[in-house]
Amino acid sequence: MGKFIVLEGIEGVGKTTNMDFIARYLKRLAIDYIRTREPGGTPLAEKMRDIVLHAGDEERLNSDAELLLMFAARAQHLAQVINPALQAGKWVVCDRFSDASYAYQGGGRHIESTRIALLENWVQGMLRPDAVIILDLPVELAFARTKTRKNQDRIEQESADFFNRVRTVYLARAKENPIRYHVVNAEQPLQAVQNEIKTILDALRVTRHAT
Ligand code: Z5A
Repeated sequence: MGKFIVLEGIEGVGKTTNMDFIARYLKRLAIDYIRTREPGGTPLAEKMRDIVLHAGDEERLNSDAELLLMFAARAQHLAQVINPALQAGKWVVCDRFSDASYAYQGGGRHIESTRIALLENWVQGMLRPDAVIILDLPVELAFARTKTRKNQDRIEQESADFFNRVRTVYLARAKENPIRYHVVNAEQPLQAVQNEIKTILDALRVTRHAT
């Protein structure tokens, strides 16, 4: 089995920037990997992403429907992309996964975590990421990094309170499982952030697949 690495955090913390770094680093180590994202990662899952992020004003997307779409897209992504890659021994580097559902739909939208756990067990079975790297930044600083962006999607338009709840859930989940979760202070200069990520990846190369 390959290793499954997930990058998480509120918007603007530097996930895309550091996905690029991870890809370059794995390439340099000659590790066979794929890079993917959620919601999305397959043509059908990308259509579900479009519904979730760009559902129009004519009808409010219900929070349960939002959560179920996240897991519908995840089921498709797992079947088509993630599981086959891991089984072929490839590393999978994914921009967000089910921790985002706990953080955004659980923390942000107040859906009970027991419901999310039910879907997680159903859709993923025993599969959990080998490493969840949470890039952590206070909400105001994350907002400052993305303030020049136009055309914000449905979720990006949420309030600072919403993103503070999201951040709190990420940090709580990391505290509950310090072996698989790594909180990286994304306020540091990029070089320091990437040194920490490199250490996490190096440690993963010598550990067995998580159960
Ligand atoms: N979502 C959900 O609700 N439930 C789920 O289950 C899943 C997802 C899976 C997908 O968005 C949305 O779906 C997301 C959660 C929801 N909504 N929100 N919000 P996404 O993941 O595709 O996009 P995003 O979260 O909006 O990410 P982003 O805006 O693309 O941000 P980012 O990738 O984390 O940041 P970046 O673009 O790499 O960096 C932002 C800027 O900061 C950029 O100018 C960088 O050059 C700069 N930067 C980065 N690092 C540093 C450091 N260290 N110092 C200074 N400046 C830096």
